[in-house]
Amino acid sequence: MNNTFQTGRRMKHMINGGLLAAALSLTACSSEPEAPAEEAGTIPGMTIENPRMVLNAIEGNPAAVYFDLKYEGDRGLTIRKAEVAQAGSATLHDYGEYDFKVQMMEALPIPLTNGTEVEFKPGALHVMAFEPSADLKPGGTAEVTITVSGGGTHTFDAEVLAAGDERAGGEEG
Ligand SMILES: [Cu+2]
Repeated sequence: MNNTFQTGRRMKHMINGGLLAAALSLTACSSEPEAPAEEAGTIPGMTIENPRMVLNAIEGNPAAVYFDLKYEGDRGLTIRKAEVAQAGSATLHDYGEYDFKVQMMEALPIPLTNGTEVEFKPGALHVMAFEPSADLKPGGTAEVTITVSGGGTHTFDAEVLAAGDERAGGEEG
């Protein structure tokens, strides 16, 4: 999975240039077959399974969001950021070795091409939701939005689980 992420930074320029070219050609050429209409809050080809938010054992401490993402769109994209409606802020986190310790850090941009599957799970990639609202209770839902290169967004609901809930998934170590 790791080598998927290394191309992230390099793709930044390519994607920005590509989008500009795409926008220009749209106005220039109206005989092209129309792309399927993009629904707000949905990225064509992206599916999210098993979305869940695991609260911290200490109320008010950051919560983690996990899910399985599959992308089957034709356009190459990069996940830029994630937001949680019921949290003060959110960051894409991954685990990596830093200062001789394995610890959480901001994730590199995550490139998506047709067929990419990315598992956000305990001990690996996750969305860290800071300052979670006190309204987030086990059994409730959190609204999560992923933003990709070009500004497209994908919004989904994640079930809220208590700290230590076994449905958080992922084996230790
Ligand atoms: Cu984290």
